[in-house]
Amino acid sequence: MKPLSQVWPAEFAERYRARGYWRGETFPAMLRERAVRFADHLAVVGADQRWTYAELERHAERIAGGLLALGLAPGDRVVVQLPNIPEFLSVVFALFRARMIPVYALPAHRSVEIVHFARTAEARGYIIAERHDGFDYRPLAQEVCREVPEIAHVVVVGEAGPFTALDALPEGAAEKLPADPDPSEVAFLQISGGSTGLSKLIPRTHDDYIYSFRASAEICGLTPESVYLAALPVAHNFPMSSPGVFGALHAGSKVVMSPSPSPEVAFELIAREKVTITGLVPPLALLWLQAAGRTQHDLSSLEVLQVGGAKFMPEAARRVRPTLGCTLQQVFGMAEGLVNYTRLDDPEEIIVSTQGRPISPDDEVLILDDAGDPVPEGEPGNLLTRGPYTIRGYHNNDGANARSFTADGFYRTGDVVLRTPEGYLAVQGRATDHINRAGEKISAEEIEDHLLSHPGVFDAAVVSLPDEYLGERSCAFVIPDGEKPKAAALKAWVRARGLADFKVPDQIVFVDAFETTAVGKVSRKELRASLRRRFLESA
Ligand code: J2J
Repeated sequence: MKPLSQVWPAEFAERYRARGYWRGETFPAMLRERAVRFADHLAVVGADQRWTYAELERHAERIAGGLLALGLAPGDRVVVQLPNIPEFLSVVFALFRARMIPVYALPAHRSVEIVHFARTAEARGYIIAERHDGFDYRPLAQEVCREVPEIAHVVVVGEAGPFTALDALPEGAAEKLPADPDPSEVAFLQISGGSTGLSKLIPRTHDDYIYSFRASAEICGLTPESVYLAALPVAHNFPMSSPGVFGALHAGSKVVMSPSPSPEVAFELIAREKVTITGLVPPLALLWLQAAGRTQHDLSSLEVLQVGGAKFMPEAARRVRPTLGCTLQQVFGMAEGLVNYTRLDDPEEIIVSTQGRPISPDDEVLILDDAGDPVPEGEPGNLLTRGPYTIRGYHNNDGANARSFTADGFYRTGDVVLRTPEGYLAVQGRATDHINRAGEKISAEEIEDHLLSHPGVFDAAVVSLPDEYLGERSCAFVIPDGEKPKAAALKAWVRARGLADFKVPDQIVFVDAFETTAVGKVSRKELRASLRRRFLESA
């Protein structure tokens, strides 16, 4: 099995420890300590569960013992595909306790993605919910196990079918549980937005990740009285750690798991649980602003609405305070590390017009032109970053590492930003070619490959188009091979390949040929840009 690592050069690691960012905390120790300090305080609320911190720890201990008794071992990688239910937390804390490595998949992922994660991580376990949003995950698990026979155990929250139910894990012996991990070890694998091809796996350590959400919880003003609503799928880095469910638990707050981010479901939970803070992507924030005007639910407990994952336009941002009566916090982050926040007491103008400033004084930010030289202050350029919670490399992916990191360890974010005189970043666009569809990042290349596998497709180029509701939608320009296939049939084809639904092109435009310049070859990137430009001009 490929060893997991995430290594900062010694001088950096020493500095991050000396400055108090890395404090040697680990996930198992964090929960154990809080189970004592906040024993009877509610930790997590779901549809039918209300677990205190002591109960959450007990569940995690039992599951940890059960997974070991089942035959999984410390060091094993386990794909976790769970929706927003309290078991998400008992399961991942159990994996941390048993020194197994969660690999986070989204509920929307299907066989192509899960097989890719399982293979790349060399997973031996897979944990699913029986169902979510009308989808039965057990046939998916069967398909994944056929393709990846190394998966020895599938555990199901709910009715297990041919697998093992979480509630029916064998009894484990407490003394078999391993000692706590070293804080510099990799705690889990997060998935990247996948700007080129398939998602990459992001190894995060106890030290670096706990620093990022501990500092985030402080920036977001979380206390044991706070109530955090997990509205977006918690496998996403944003609701997981900015400050997310982990930041909330670190602060002793109450986490409320919302099965859906829709206003109908979330507003009722806000009123019932007196939610004080939650995070959304821009399209959902727009929906909430619309729905807030006519809701019967009391939303007055809400103090902070975080918006991030994609650009939130200033016109919409300005409406948050008057409409919801709470503070907007813009969040510009990435699963690879760097997270920026507007601060709660910033002037309104900064809050509505920037995407915040970094968490850490030791987040190094470079804004460079295409030649790699710093741009003049205040001008847009490519954002590169390095710091105490930004990775130095992906798991087992030399090609991506060579592209995405400089020799001195800076991560090339692919984002184009400018820095204001106050030191805040404003996102201007991006240099990479993915589609940011309501915060879900889709690789153009990945979808083009699936389209090309259709016998009626000669060539395909996938681009992002501006969309009133989604921010961006995906559009595939397709040159047919022979008789033109139906757009609906092409969409069905992509879906049937076993991909997350959000990756199916929103729109398909058939063209006779792709323009090539007089010089001959154009890069895929230039081709996509020119198709987008011509389409928008003709619209
Ligand atoms: C514009 N683009 C943004 C923003 C992210 C907190 C918040 C978000 C993420 C996330 C995250 C943006 N305005 N406010 O992990 O901890 C785009 C950028 C960025 C990419 C990262 C977190 N906030 N983006 O969205 O790994 O292009 O993380 O590089 O999913 O989303 O995507 P992801």
